[in-house]
Amino acid sequence: MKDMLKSKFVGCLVGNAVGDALGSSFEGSWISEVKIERFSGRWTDDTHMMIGVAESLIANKGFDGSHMAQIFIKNYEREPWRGYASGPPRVFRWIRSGVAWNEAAKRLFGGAGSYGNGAAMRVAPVGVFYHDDLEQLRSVAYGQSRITHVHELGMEGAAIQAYAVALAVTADPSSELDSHAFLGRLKDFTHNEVYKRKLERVWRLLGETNKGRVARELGNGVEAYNSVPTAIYCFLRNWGSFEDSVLYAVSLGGDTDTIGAMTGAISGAHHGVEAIPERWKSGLEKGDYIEELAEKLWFVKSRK
Ligand code: F2R
Ligand code: MG
Ligand code: MG
Repeated sequence: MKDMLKSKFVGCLVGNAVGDALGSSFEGSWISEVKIERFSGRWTDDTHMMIGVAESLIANKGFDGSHMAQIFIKNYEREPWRGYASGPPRVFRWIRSGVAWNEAAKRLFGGAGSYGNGAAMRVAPVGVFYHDDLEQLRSVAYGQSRITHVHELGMEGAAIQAYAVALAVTADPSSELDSHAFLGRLKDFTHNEVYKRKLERVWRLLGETNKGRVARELGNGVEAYNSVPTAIYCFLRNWGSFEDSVLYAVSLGGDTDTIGAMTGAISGAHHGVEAIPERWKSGLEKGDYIEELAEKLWFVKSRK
């Protein structure tokens, strides 16, 4: 049981990176049914920031917003070419110039804050670390969002993605997954009507074979409310196979690296790292470091 939990921690973080790398060549393609011919293993900002979340949780044995913001800034300044959108780098510059870590993001989008999927695409370590404490999971998912994404829809997307990861951690991968029960728990968890309606749509579309319709009805864009429910859908309709879930996610087009990353995190947390194809694990950029981080996170958790 202890080994299974460790494998799920590693599967989640490695799954995030594999899904990101698989989708990275197709981001912005609006054609569904993209064909994945080779795996470069190179991941983008989604995994770069997910690593920052894990590094900070490990260093503090829990959440410290000021520390996490500094880690994001340090990692970004070392590798600014990872394909970041415009919001986070602007926030980093404001924090660098003296604005408080939990104030800077309020300046984005005319004061509305960002509802981009950036807070959800990196939240997986929060989902595994707090999988057995929903109050803390929600609070830390919101807390890490506040560094860059203060719009209610950006924050709620991160909390829902973290909870989907947590549900996957606690599910037994050798038994059939009850997709409707999984969705019911997510719907009860969410505080936001936009997401409740999207999760109802996920429910209705579970048997749909037309991918264009799935992408149109759920959304596959950069907004959290258009990609978090879609990633959950990709996992649920392919819950029996890590490989099928991430290939399906990327085949929907749109924000492929991000939907791939979020699907990979949920699916990896469900199955454990052994279910991720060797050809992808061995070709993954900094794969050993990501595995090591996941093991450290598990170690800190197991000592709590
Ligand atoms: N940046 C990208 N992809 C662009 C191309 C990358 C290319 N491959 C390259 O290397 O150059 N991908 C990454 O960004 C997405 C996550 O974005 P994040 O972190 O949420 O950023 P931001 O800027 O906060 O929001 C993204 C866009 O969402 C819209 N938006 C958000 N809030 C809004 C609001 N309140 N009002 C209006 N629009 C809002 C804007 O269009 C933002 O630009 C991931 O895909 C990641 O992979
Ligand atoms: Mg990206
Ligand atoms: Mg993306």
